[in-house]
Amino acid sequence: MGLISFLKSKFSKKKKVEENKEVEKKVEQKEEIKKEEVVKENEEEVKEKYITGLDKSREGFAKRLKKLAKSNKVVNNEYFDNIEQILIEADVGVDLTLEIIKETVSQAKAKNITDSEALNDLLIDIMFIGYANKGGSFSTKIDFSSSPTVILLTGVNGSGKTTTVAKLANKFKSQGKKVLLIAGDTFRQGAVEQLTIWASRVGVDIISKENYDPASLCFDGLKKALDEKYDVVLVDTAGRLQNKKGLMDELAKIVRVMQKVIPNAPHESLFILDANTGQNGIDQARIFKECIPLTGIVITKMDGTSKGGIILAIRDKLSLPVKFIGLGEKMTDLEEFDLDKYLYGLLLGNDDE
Ligand SMILES: Nc1nc2c(ncn2[C@@H]2O[C@H](COP(=O)(O)OP(=O)(O)OP(=O)(O)O)[C@@H](O)[C@H]2O)c(=O)[nH]1
Ligand SMILES: [Mg+2]
Repeated sequence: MGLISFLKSKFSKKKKVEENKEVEKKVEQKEEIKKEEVVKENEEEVKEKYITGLDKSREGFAKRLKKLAKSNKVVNNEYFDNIEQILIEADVGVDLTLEIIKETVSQAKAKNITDSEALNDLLIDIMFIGYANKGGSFSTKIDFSSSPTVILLTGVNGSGKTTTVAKLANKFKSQGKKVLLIAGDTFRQGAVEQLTIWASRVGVDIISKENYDPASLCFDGLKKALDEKYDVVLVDTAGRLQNKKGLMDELAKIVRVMQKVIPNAPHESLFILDANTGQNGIDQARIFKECIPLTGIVITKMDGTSKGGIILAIRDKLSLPVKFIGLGEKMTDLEEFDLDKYLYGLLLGNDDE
């Protein structure tokens, strides 16, 4: 089964109704039925968030591909040039785009595909099966087996670190976890205040000290977290450009100092990547990765860009899993990254009925 058919069968509304009926028949106890329904409702909500958040990317990618197939029934060299342009503009990256086109040309020849719609399906299969088959860690889950679990958020200026700390705090708190925030951006005016406001909005604790050494604050924060039995510690950090050596050294120092309190902290080091920065963002992440061992990427502001193909480029260039995706500015606009929902939002949206 091709990817598009798989996604349709997994997420289409018709199937959901049938599944719901099936569930109702099987689960006899009322309580259990209720629980199932809540799970299904949440699933539906998350799917809708992906669809809305990926509106622009879908417009720039899937809809353009569809239009291209409609106006060119037969595939020729010009058709491939057009596809190439669409992929590059979706920020798949030049190298990967060329690789994908080459593979599509070769498979189309072997399978004797000349119809443009069939070719689009082949292209999509190649793009995303390639994604799933790339090496590196693919797990999007956070491992909470350490108590506290320490999560460090890093990235360049304005990428969405502080907002993501708040969104994660909200998510973990709603899962019943005791959450502590460390306001590691101690020097920028207004930074501590910004996170303090978020902490009170979400209803979690915060440790902060303006103009204080960030590594020392992390030391104090982790001690507090151990003493007071927090489940999760989220560490906000100052935005830093990857070419500022002093600031990059500071990041490495934060990690070293944390390890004096908890030897394997931070358990997660997430690079917060603004989807609008495209290929530059990937180059930045690569330099951060040389400075501290990153464990994953959070893509933010996906709702405001048509560069949805960046997910592919991240996998290609960084071999790091995307763990969360930011789909809006609100506290609840952060989702665990789910490849199938992402692809459904990017490729089909509400057009599959
Ligand atoms: N639309 C949208 N906006 C976002 C998202 N994530 C963050 N933002 C916005 O991006 C802007 C910057 O966010 P911050 O969280 O302050 O970024 P930061 O990385 O902490 O910035 P510095 O501390 O200055 O480096 C804010 O206006 C956020 O509301 C998202 O997923 N979608
Ligand atoms: Mg910030």
